[in-house]
Amino acid sequence: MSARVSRRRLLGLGAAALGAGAVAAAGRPLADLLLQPGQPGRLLPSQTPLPGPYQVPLPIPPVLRPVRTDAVTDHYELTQRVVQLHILPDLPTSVWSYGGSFPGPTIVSRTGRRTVVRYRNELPQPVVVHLHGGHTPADSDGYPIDLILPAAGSPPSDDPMPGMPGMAQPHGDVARGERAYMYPMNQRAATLWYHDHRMGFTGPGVWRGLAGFHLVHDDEEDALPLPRGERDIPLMIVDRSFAADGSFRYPSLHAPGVTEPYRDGVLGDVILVNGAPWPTLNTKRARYRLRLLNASNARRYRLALDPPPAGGSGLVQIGSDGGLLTRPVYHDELEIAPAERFDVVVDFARYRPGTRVRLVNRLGSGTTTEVMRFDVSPATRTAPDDSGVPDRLSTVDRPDPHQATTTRTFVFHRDRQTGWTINGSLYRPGRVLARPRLGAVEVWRFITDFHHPIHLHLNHFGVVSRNSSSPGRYDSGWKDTVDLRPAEAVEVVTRFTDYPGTFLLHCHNLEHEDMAMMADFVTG
Ligand SMILES: [Cu+2]
Repeated sequence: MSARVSRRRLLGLGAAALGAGAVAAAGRPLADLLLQPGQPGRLLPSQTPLPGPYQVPLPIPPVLRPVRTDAVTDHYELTQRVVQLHILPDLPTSVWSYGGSFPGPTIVSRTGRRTVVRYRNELPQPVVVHLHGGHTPADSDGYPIDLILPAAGSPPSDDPMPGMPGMAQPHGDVARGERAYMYPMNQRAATLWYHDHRMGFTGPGVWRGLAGFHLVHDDEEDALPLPRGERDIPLMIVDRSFAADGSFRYPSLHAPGVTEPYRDGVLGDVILVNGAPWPTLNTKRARYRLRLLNASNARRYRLALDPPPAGGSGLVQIGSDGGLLTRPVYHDELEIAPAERFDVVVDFARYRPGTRVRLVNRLGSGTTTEVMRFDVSPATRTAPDDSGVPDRLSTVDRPDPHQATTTRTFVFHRDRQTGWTINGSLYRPGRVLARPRLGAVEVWRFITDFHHPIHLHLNHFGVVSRNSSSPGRYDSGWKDTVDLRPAEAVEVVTRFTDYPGTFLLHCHNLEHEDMAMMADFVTG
């Protein structure tokens, strides 16, 4: 197969994949894929000595306190600013932070209570904030040219849209200094996250630190005996590389995207969990709920516990991107693509006292095979633990795909001349690829040439099929991001609800996203 595949050819190939369940490496020499098995991208080596693994404790991001609350709304404020953090033992790292920490502070919402977050931008560049997984009106969803320009007194940016002359106007709703985002939170309990979404520069923004958790709780989840409190732990997993001066290294251009060798995706050689390199957590011999988030730009992980507990199935999945599953799913390994969340319960009482349990990455090599370590208490008695994982967790009443009024096909394809495209188009604000009607059930079919974690704004979806066969083992529950490997075809079903306006469908490999693998859809 030639290195370049025409769109027509690709559509035909996608149809074949749908028909026969065939999986082949479209558009890329097979050798390329073999060089980076399971990985979209190229390793960017650090230029400073790296710390060894398992030398620092796992940090837990602080929970943000509201500045005020009223009968229906919790109000928060967060300032984005540059801080020096100690990630490496000897050198400080300059971080673009939400509120001075990386990850940013965790925002905690209650279903049905409105959350308003006022962001102030004291960074040297414009920003945009997106609540990933939020069911959010268009004007608060973080449309990529709805910029918050740096506040007065902050170092000015010479051009709000470098490399994209005239792009921010007239389409964008541009604010200076501050902007309030309103989240109705008419959605179920789930692990969401917020991050930068600036047109053309999301990759460097998130890489420098612009990401945090946003958890939603509800009565249904509260009624379950799941581990809670200090045994309910969010884990933000990212890969990063460091320059000789301790700063985050990234192959930026002065325009959207990255230098040529990294166009498939930027991979780092240091794994950070909650901002710390290969940390450790002392655990009781009890159940823990671990909210796994892959906030990496491009890296995929296959996570496993090493050693596994006797009898296996140590990772008990209770939730996905959009909250609780119907019933638990038992895993030995979890494949997690950028932006995906897996909510799992691990019972450390299944281990002997004092066991050191590594969370490893079976898609990694060298330093990226290790993620973090759980040091199980040496106490011979198990800890008091009244938590459990019920066989029935929740109801996932996703729409019947047979009731879909419309089926749309989106082909995700690299055009070697221009960039990363959807249905042959590079992203341009205002170019609309779909106009779903609010309330209607639609089936959307995604077809890929390469690894693409595909993310839909506004509504969660259910995976209906993968290569014309059943959904995969990691496709359970409500999703907002689905991992497609090269030359796969996935069908998802959703019902678009509540909010008319312009929303986004895009690849969540942030290098692909910045190089225009994004599309507008308009609900109405
Ligand atoms: Cu992609």
